[in-house]
Amino acid sequence: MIDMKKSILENGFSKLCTAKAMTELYEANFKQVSKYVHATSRGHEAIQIALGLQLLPQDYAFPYYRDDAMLLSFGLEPYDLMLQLLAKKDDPFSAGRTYYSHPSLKDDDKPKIPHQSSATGMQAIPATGVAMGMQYKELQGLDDKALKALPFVVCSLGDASVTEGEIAEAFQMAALKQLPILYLIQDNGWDISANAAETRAQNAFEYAKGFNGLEAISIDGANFTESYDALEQVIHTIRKERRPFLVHAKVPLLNHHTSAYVWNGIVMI
Ligand SMILES: Cc1ncc(C[n+]2csc(CCOP(=O)(O)OP(=O)(O)O)c2C)c(N)n1
Ligand SMILES: [Mg+2]
Repeated sequence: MIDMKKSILENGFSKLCTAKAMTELYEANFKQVSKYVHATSRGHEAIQIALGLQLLPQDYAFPYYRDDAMLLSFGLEPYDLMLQLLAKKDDPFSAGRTYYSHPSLKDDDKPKIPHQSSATGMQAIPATGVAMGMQYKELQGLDDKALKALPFVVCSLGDASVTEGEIAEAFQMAALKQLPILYLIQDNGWDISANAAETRAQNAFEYAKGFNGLEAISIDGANFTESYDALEQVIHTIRKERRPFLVHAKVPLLNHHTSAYVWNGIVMI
């Protein structure tokens, strides 16, 4: 995309380099860093940042454990994230009580992040519920009329979590009720150490076709400009037309699944 604003490209690239550098720092200091367990966004940075840069404070975000680059793009600093990584009491999310990249936040200037479970995929139903709440407020005339753009919800998921029953329930209701939600599926082809062929009959883009009213697209999530442009279009449509979308982003996993899968410096998948 030639005419994408230079400032967006510079900002995106800077966040991408920061996320990569954080991963490298964590892995180089593995024993000191991994107090509980950590996952990193390596390979997923472009799609996460392309999305995060386009959210507004009135939006709700449900990131998952691999979304540390997305958190950077919301305006969180590496220092903030490292406080959680090292289980420090000044961690802005949970005072060190939950492990890395399990955020919860109600800062005025950032998207709102409700606390969520460590059981993977469990954010889908609460996220869909928030979108239903948004719709209810609008129908009742209780929404904030001063806002320049209507809010929406982002529910971020890994490809394997989409095989869970919870996700089917969430998609069903979003499609049926036409809720303002974006399901972002980061498809790295892995479910810890089981691959896509071993765990599913179709990818999330194909699966979405079974839910009438849930529009889906499939993109290269490692390509920042393609991701940013596609998401810009999708987000614009959700804010205006108040209906659900699924964005299936293909990405490589360039680091371990989580630090729990590293033994004596060897990645176990
Ligand atoms: C309900 C539940 N089942 C299993 C697990 C163990 N688990 C943690 S992450 C994961 C794989 C998820 O893969 P995916 O959703 O594709 O995300 P990725 O890590 O590949 O980005 C599994 C099975 C869990 N945390 N919760
Ligand atoms: Mg995966």
